[in-house]
Amino acid sequence: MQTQAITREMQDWVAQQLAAGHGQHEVFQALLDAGWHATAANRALGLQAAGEAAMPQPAQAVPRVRADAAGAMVDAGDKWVTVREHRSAPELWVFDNLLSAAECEALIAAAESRLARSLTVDIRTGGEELNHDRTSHGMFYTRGENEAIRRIEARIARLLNWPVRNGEGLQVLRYRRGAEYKPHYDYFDPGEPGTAAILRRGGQRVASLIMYLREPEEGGATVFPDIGLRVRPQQGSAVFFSYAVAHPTSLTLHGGEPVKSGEKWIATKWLREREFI
Ligand code: PD2
Ligand code: ZN
Repeated sequence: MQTQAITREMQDWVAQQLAAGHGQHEVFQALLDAGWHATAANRALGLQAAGEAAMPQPAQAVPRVRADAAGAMVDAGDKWVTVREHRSAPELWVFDNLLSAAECEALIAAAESRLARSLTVDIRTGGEELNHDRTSHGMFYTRGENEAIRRIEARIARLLNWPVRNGEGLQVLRYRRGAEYKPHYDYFDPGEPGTAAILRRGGQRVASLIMYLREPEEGGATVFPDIGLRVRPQQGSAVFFSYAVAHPTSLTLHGGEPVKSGEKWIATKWLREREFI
């Protein structure tokens, strides 16, 4: 990567923005939008580049949604997707009609026989563990596993302007009555000993897209306690949020409320900084 020189003008501009009360992440994103590399933007903000000592954490480049002028629709390549809601802190979008009903049912049908009690990555060791905060059953599709998955992954890549190769395989989860996912962050905690091993494969998670494949009759909302947001699951809809810094200041704490009746099915796409092999 070419090194970009930090100019006096840029430093003055950064100082003015911070003095005016704009947050580091907001200024970082504005620098990226203006064409600066993440490394230069981090340096201008006095944050270390990735690979250097880890405090304070560098901000990462993240997937970005580009809506139409009215902010109502987003071009996802093979279709236009409707914006139900947009928040800026954290950067969060709720989309309707991302997946068709037939696509949702096909993802469920092919996942059903492969479900197992959900595990999560154990950040102490880098392995997997049974998680009592997560009482769903799940499975992972391999990236590009079949034609339908390839089409959906290409649509997501276009929607979020992030390469298919930086995505983990789609995870499908089924929540039956009483099942829930207690509030958590999707990034890997940089302070945990197992994280370094996990990050060797594609770097940090920088964004999540939770797609609703089947809505429960009651309960099962996705909640964001820090911002007082509750997203109602609706077949074909999705919630997307990004986190430039793997830290609670990202405001991306989120959970899945218990399903009260019926079943909730979701598919989650987690996006990494780099190619996830
Ligand atoms: O199912 C949900 O609402 C939910 C909540 C929190 C899913 C996830 N996290 C996830 O897949 O990371
Ligand atoms: Zn989550």
